[in-house]
Amino acid sequence: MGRVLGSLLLVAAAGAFTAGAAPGPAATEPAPLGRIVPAPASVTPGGTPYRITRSTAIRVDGSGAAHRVAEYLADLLRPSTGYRLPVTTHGAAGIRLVLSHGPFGAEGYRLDSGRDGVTITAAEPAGLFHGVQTLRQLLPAAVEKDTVQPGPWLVAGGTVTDRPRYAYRGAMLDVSRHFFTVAQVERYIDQLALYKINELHLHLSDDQGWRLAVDSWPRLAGYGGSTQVGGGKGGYYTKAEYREIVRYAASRYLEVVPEIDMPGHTNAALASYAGLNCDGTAPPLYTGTEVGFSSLCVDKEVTYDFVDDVIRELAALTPGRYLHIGGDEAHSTSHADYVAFMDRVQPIVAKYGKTVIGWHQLTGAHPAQGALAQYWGLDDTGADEKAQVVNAARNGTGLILSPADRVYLDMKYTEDTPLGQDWAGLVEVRRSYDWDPGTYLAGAPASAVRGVEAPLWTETIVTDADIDSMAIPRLPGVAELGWSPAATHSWDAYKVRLAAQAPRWDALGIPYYRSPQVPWPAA
Ligand code: TNX
Repeated sequence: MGRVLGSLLLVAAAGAFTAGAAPGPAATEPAPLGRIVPAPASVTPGGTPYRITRSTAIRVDGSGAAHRVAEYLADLLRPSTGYRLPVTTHGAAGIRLVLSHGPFGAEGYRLDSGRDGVTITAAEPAGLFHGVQTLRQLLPAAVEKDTVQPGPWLVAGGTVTDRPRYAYRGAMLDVSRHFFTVAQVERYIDQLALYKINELHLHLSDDQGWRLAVDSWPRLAGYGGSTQVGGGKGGYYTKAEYREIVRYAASRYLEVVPEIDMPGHTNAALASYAGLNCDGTAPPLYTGTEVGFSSLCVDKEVTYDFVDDVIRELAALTPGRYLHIGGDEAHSTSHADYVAFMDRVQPIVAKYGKTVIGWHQLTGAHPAQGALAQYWGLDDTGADEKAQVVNAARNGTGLILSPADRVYLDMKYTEDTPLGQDWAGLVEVRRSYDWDPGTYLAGAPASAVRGVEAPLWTETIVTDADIDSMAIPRLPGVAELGWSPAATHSWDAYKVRLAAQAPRWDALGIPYYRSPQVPWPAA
């Protein structure tokens, strides 16, 4: 602990030293070690910087996966440096990726930088990958450009020792209210990876659209996927496209958590198959933004045939551990029906080898053994509702924290924000960062908190720029809450590290909200 606090002081001092000094592309001083997001667990600056040059090679000892991380790093660095940066398995090299037994855990790493090179050491390829993101942020922002830049490519000397606070660090993208193509999802995945997020939750079905091909119920996608909010053409992922998203996410060390929202938020399915409706009549497709008006028919056996088929096909496509079954805003389902439905559906998820995640209303039913509940209440959600979640946590239900008035990326920043909603309040950058997942739900055991997730609902979100300007700069703050030790938490230090990200977003072509709360370098 003494070491961590000591290095924190150094990080804070480094941050203060550079505040206000706009790091130009020709900076000849390296960025201070530790001036990255999320904040590393421990930083010990010192010694000579390393300089990447024309003769730098990337050496990797280890498995195929480690080799692929090295290739990923080379692909990141080659366009802007213009260097060859060969990936080798032997000989001298400036950058080394080493798999080694050590106290790194599943995702941690150590980065050592000095005159002769940079070495990233980890127990698992995931740790190497996260260490590569750290190396990337230590290099000048111009490294992100896709044309040759002047450099110099300096990495400050010293050691970063790092590992995540929480195993679950998620982001959700709602591809139902508006459909996003595979390329758009992959673009977002790359932003998530930069901040060490490791779970991609895809909200694949809702009233406005069903977004995944299901062979046994083909009208779900073919008809239920044919529109979206506002009446556009919508779309859906073929199974091959969904597999491609899963593959791309895995290449960035993200696990895909697919969600089929049930028993509410199901108009697209009910419109596609009349037989799923209690009265046997299919409603029209829906392109508005109301919630809470649809429900699967809990008394009909065909409902469970449908659920079984969908979950079987989805589980077969999904290598990840989790299957999210929604369960929020079931305002058109009686409480008794809701409980009965969840009692039947959760075992189906288990039958196909997956662990249930549900929105926190699941805690009002009987959460299955091992299930996780995703809390999306507000700071001032009523005591009874919070107590229900806390009691479930005491009885073994794990929690993912997504408090809507903190981390909902679709909330407006201020009343002038052109996109987004405000039902949970206005969420400026400081508000989204300045809370502690460990103590947020009073009475919940610390061990019940598995992590955090930032959802992006897309009623008002249509383009890449829309996604970017709502996610950035709040997403990095949520990523930091998930990764960094509580002892590093400080808005004053964070806002300086966050400000230093701006030239990187500019280089990457990511538009962001220039919050007046953050000391941005001059544009
Ligand atoms: C509430 S959060 C919803 C979504 C909406 C969102 C808009 C949750 C579990 N349900 O259906 O898209 O608000 O902010």
